[in-house]
Amino acid sequence: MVTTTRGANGKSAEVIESLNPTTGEILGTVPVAGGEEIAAAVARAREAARTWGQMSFADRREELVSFRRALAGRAEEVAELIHRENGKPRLDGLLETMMALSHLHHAALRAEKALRTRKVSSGLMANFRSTISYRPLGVVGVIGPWNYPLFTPMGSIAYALAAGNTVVFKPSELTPLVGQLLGEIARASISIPDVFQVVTGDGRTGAALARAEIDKLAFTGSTATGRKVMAAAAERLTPVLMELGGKDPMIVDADADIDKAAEAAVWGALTNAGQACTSIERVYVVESIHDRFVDKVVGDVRQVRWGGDEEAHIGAITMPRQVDIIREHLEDAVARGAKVLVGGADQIRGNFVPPTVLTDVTPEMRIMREETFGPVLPIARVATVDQAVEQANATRYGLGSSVFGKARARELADRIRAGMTSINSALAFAGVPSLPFGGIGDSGFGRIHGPDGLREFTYPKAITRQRFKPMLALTTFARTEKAEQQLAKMITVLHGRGTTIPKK
Ligand code: TXE
Repeated sequence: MVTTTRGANGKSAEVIESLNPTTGEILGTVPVAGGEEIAAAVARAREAARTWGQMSFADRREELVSFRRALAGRAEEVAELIHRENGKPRLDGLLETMMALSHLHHAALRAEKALRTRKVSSGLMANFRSTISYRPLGVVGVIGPWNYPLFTPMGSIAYALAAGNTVVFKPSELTPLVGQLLGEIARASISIPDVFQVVTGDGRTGAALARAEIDKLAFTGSTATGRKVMAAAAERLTPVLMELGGKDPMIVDADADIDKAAEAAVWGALTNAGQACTSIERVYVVESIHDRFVDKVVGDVRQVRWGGDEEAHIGAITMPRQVDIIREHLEDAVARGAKVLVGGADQIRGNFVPPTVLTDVTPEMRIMREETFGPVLPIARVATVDQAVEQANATRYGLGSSVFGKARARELADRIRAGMTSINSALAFAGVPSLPFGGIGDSGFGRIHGPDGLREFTYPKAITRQRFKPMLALTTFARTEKAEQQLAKMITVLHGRGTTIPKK
């Protein structure tokens, strides 16, 4: 919540109060940075980039190992803060910290291999030696969300730093304290100042960062805000990486292990109270196993504890506004004929939404088309698995997806139009650090994680060096008629005489 307070100098200054979504308690306040503060942070980052960008991979790795160790040393404190500020169970906060550490480790370890200068063939220009190297961009701005306040931004931060950039990070206004703590840990563990800075604020601060003199912006958030961010970045032609929402499908084929598929669907849809861009948001099950799958899902979901107590598997919805969206999606589905088997809109209490299972859902329902971002599992019955693929692809989103089955699983995975697919599991792609993470369509573009994630924060630099004179001198105004004849001959030898494939 943004409030105005009087600062020590008597000037009024806006601050954000960070609230615990479970209890409503104020956890702390942070300043709202404006354009001037952003410009100053970016200028400091630019200065730091001169040193950081010139360092060897080994030296940067050493610094990032120190950062990782410092973060690991405070893992329980970080997890506790994630728990309090985001509302997820403490164990999930710890799991998130572990995943963030894995990416920091992976990025630091693999940067040299992914980005080292490599020689490429010079083709016909054999008198040249050609190389590609990957140069850091300079200063990267990162705008983060609140659902995974550490893990998600780390997907950009770790890879941008390891590739030789410095970073200015604006955490979500709903989880600014986790961001600040990360900044504090970086300051204490990285020996070069301002390599990683944190600026707090709301959408206005984000917009100022998008317009600032940065060299790339990595944004995670909603598709609607992503469009605004991209428009702001376009003013300076700043390249952007967009990690936006999703409506991830799961397809369950007739030969799937039903128990495992149900277990994965329940975890994939309900973990983090469904507040993940790669949550399972729709399930398509072939007719022959539909009822058995639904029975198993219902049994499993009844075991999921929800609420604000220490035993809960899923906690509060972090953003109060989201509760209304979830309620609207549920009401719309029921009004159009969906059946509620567990949970339901009438059991919503404040910021807590019960795990909910729906069947008899149809493609026109909002719950099957728009991002719900809640602990909801709508299950659709399909006649054939091909129909499942068709319906899974009938969306503008394309982030993650999941397929359960045996004989055709790989084929189905290939046919789903999405950046990532897990076969016989849910969300597993996010845990494999060497796989690129990102989407297509309304889910955004660009990739974090793995070698692709490292290259995302660099520009390819092409260098070609002439080693000896060419046999045929063509790129000079002193070229001869003989050279022209030789060139004509060469074209025929290399590319033929114009024969084409006959029409069928
Ligand atoms: O996102 P926003 P919100 C989805 C989810 C949710 C919806 C809205 O469906 O219901 O997004 O969430 C900053 N210029 N996801 O409102 O607005 C903002 O301060 C620059 C999916 O939190 O996109 C915050 O730091 N920045 C998602 C960040 O953008 C601006 C994760 C995200 O805020 C800005 C979270 C502007 N004009 C929600 N306006 C995922 N992909 O994982 C806001 N921001």
